[in-house]
Amino acid sequence: MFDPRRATLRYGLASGRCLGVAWLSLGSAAITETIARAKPDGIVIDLQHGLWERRELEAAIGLTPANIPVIARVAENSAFAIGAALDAGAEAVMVPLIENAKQAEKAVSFAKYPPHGIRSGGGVRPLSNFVDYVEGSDKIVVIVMIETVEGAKNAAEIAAVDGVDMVFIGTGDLSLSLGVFPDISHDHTKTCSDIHEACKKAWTPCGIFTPNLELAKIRRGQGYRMVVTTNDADLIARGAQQAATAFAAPVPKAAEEHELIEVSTTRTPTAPKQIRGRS
Ligand code: 3PY
Ligand code: MG
Repeated sequence: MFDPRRATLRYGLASGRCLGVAWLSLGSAAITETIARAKPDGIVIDLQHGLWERRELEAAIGLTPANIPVIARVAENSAFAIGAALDAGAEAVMVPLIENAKQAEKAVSFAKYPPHGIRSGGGVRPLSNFVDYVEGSDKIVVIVMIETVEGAKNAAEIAAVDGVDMVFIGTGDLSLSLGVFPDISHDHTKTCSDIHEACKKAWTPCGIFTPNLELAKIRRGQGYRMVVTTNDADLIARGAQQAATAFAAPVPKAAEEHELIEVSTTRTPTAPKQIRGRS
């Protein structure tokens, strides 16, 4: 949960390294708590496509220690979506489908209190110490997503907007918008690197969505500043698949016999009887 006295994510971004975040779609506070124990560089809560409800969101953020920033990927670029996520205690918002500087400016204004923006004051967590919260609210991070052809075309002006702390590329939507889905070579690669270059020119860090750890490492090598190392749905699906596959695999005869001997000596009275017979 965001602590207005410490700028965890801002500090991470200023370090210049690539942050590896976990992406959570399943809408579970228990999963969030479990993932937070692994200490990722951040946790993204997907309120656009995930299964999150408001109370579960509040619980999930409350269970995440302040040294792990929570980034809320909000459902849309609106005062309500951005204000509600921040009121719940998120340290950052990630705003989808930004296509020009005007939309990026709006996202920034929805995340900031007057006189810097139009965010409305309130929320259970902020009001518990509102003076501290307002004072520290300049540490809140605004991330805008570029994930359309139009957004890519306007990447330079979007990245240059005052108050945009990071641009994050939504690779899935970008491939749909380019009409190349599911192929992420050629046009897609070029568009991503053009966005990346535009961000570098504006001195704005650029992150990129990655669907797996291997790609996350490659993108880190390419200089992106935030990547997704893991996501909850995939972790559970892969774990379940591995267990099912391993259990269904034929066991070598010798190993099966060895296991049976182990089970029989530890769980049946065979061994003591043999000992008595021998004496
Ligand atoms: C995208 O890839 O389009 C995203 O929004 C990340 O999930
Ligand atoms: Mg998207």
